[in-house]
Amino acid sequence: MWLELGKGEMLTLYSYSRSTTSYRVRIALGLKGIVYTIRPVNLVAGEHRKPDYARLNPVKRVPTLVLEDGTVLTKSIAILDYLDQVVPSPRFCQTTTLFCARKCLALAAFDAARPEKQMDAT
Ligand SMILES: N[C@@H](CCC(=O)N[C@@H](CS)C(=O)NCC(=O)O)C(=O)O
Repeated sequence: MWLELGKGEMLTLYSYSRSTTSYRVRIALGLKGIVYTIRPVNLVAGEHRKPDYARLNPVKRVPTLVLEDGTVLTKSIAILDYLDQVVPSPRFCQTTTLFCARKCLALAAFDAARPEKQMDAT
């Protein structure tokens, strides 16, 4: 069943303006025409390390998408996958079995390769 996003199903996106992964999700939400509330998290000021945000996203990174029922989604590609399921057009993620497996591997490799303190906010 598809959610009627933008029609009463309010989403909240925790995002930093200069974060590449955040704007990946903002672009996706915009292209799909999904209405959402934005909650800025200033990475330069260290807001992502504050207890309130760390409770929401224990890896202390943006973006984080909170669904209306309180479900918390992290990792931009996982969020795009979710958005594709609830609002299929325009579709961003391929759905072949092999592609899905490769996507999981690529995401794991990306996370493993990044130094803990590095910030890709370019
Ligand atoms: N795999 C994650 C990576 C998220 C990520 O690394 N976000 C960066 C900003 S682009 C961040 O929050 N960095 C803060 C830090 O590393 O302290 C995703 O795709 O969402």
